[in-house]
Amino acid sequence: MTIKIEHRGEIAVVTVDNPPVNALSQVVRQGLLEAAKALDADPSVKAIVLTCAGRTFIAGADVGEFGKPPMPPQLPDLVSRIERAAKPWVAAIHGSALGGGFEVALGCRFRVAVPSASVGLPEVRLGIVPGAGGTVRLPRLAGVESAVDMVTTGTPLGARKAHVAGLIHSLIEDDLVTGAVSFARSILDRPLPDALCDRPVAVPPVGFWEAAERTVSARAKREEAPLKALACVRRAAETDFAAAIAFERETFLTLRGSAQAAALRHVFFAERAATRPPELAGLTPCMIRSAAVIGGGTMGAGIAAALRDAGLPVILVERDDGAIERGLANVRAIFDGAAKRGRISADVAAERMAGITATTDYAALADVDLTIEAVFEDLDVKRDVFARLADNCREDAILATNTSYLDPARIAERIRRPERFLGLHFFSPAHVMKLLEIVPTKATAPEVLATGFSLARMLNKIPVRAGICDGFIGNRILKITRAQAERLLLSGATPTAVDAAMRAFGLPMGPFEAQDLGGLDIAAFQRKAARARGEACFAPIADRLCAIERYGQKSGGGWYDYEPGDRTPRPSEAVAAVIAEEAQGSPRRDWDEDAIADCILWPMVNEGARILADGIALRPSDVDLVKIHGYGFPRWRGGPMHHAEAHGLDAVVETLRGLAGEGLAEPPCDRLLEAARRGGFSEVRR
Ligand code: T1G
Ligand code: NAD
Repeated sequence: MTIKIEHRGEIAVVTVDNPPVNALSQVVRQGLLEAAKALDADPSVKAIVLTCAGRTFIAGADVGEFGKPPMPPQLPDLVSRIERAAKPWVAAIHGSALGGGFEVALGCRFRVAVPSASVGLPEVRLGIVPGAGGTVRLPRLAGVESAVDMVTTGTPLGARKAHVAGLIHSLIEDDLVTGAVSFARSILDRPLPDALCDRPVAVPPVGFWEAAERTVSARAKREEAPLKALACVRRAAETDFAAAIAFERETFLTLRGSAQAAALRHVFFAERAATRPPELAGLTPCMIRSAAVIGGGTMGAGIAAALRDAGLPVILVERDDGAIERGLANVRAIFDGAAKRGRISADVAAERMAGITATTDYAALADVDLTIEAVFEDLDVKRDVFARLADNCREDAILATNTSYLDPARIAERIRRPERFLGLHFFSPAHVMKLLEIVPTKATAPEVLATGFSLARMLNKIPVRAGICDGFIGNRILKITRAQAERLLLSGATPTAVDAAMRAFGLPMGPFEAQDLGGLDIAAFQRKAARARGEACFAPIADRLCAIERYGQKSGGGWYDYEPGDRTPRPSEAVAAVIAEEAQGSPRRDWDEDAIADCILWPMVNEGARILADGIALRPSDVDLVKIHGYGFPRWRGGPMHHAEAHGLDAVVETLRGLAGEGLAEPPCDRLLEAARRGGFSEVRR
């Protein structure tokens, strides 16, 4: 039974029960509409409490229904029916009242909530705008400023803040339904506040909309929905209720069918699928109550901070006392920075730091549940560390490496019980970047792999399982991206043009700016190791730049020149000269932005297809998540594999064949050709 009605004297309690998150499926909408009609007709009922079973209030419209033709009753009609009901409805909120769920609550005359609840209109994160009155009723309740902030960012508000803001009438500290029923009784003898549809919108100060447009547009970059949401709130402030509702609905329906909305829905479900891969179903992860990090450099410090943010006590191990000081300073800088930016308070920063103990003594790790190694990217150094860990850690403790390019199986070759070992590949800065590549070896025990995924949930990371190859999923594709960027330079493009094209495509920065930020020496180090293994690496210009110690911002110049203390990339004559020399004899052509983007993106997709064929990634959506959460690929494009499918795989294949014909890319691989034939990567069975 999706909708249950129970009577507590003159108060009817309507409970929605549609696991997992009480989404407003057609059945739920129909059930609520019938309940509203029945209760209005029931003379014994004086007020209605709307609540939900399970872990949350209604978390929105059923996103799974978006691709299908809309079925009646439409949500706006249901919300209006509740708003116009003869008896007052009280929404009793726990968990997350989001999107359509919060819109239903705004249709109720009153809202009460437990303090741990949250309310919000996150639709812009799905590339749409609220479609059931959220942008019209919210400004009538909270004013245009809060409404603009909530609908253009999609960020939910905690119940306590929502209470202060007047969105929630009362906080229920004890049993929610009991509290809501007594609240409902308490309002029966009071004059009812006007329904939101009958209230005016307070006029904002002069210049408010222009300023809001600048702020939202700067934050949204190429995402369409936030500015559309702003336009809906403005329409609500400048026209009557009915006109504003119609405008919002039209905007919602247009955006729902948009490419950006399809891409953001793809990412929404991919992220949820990633945290619970079917191959781990039924496995119980090991408990992680304490952790250690070996190496307090760039990555070790970030990983230690992420573990502390999740509440775990951390032991930081370094080579010597000097390195310990540097390691602790690196971690302290992270927490102090977060306090300076107001993300955490100074007290929390101090408490986080207090939870880190540093030592050079591996014996201190005798009772640690999980140890993550982040020392130099050198096989012998790492093997030595794991030999000492195997000697000092509990037999059932989990051991992990953060290596970027080395083979985790070779790192763990000599340790006892290799089944407790796996790769946990964080991305820099590790306390910020959401991606965690989880790299099991053949020996890794299933429950140890499952623990990697549960750790990701603890750290609020997006886990993606990756097989073992040079660079796993992300860095393997990055190598192709960089090679393609160099091929563009050798055939007439400039670093500035390539970076501008990729920024125009939606990346936060182009491939050359990104290398200058991270340092050209890291990839050079990796190429040296790969060449020593007999692998070919195409980076003729980067090799020349490293040979003249142009490592990027850290050396005052890389692909670009930099003024001291200034991170602005400036075109470099020295680099142009190197490019000209390397390009001698290569055919040149004119490159517009789209052609540059194609020359980088489609080879990226081709490599993604190879990665799927090699079983290094299990799902095309995993490749998308890696690029979005590890390499800044625009979320609103859905990731490279989704983007290619949306673009049309036949066109991708044709462009790749053209580029290959000019020696500017590898020809399309079999997996891509098969996906084009079958109409999608997911259609191709392994
Ligand atoms: N529709 C369908 N399925 C949903 C869903 C939704 N709205 N929300 C979650 N799920 C599924 C999810 O795929 C997963 O499934 C399971 O529930 C648990 O989710 C008109 C049109 C509520 C905070 O954007 O933010 O309303 O993988 O792993 O971490 O204006 O889910 O188990 O098969 O995320 O506890 C607006 C989206 C919709 C909220 C819970 N609402 N959901 O987080 O669990 S648009 C949203 C969330 C809208 C109206 C418009 C989170 C959550 P499976 P989970 P969680
Ligand atoms: P780093 O040079 O900044 O830090 C390495 C730290 O390890 C140093 O502080 C050093 O003192 C310490 N160390 C070395 N040998 C040690 C030992 N035997 N015992 C204890 N500590 C020891 O390097 P990093 O950039 O943090 O990289 C660390 C690892 O993470 C490497 O494997 C790298 O490939 C990987 N990684 C790096 C990045 C990145 O962007 N920097 C991203 C992902 C993964």
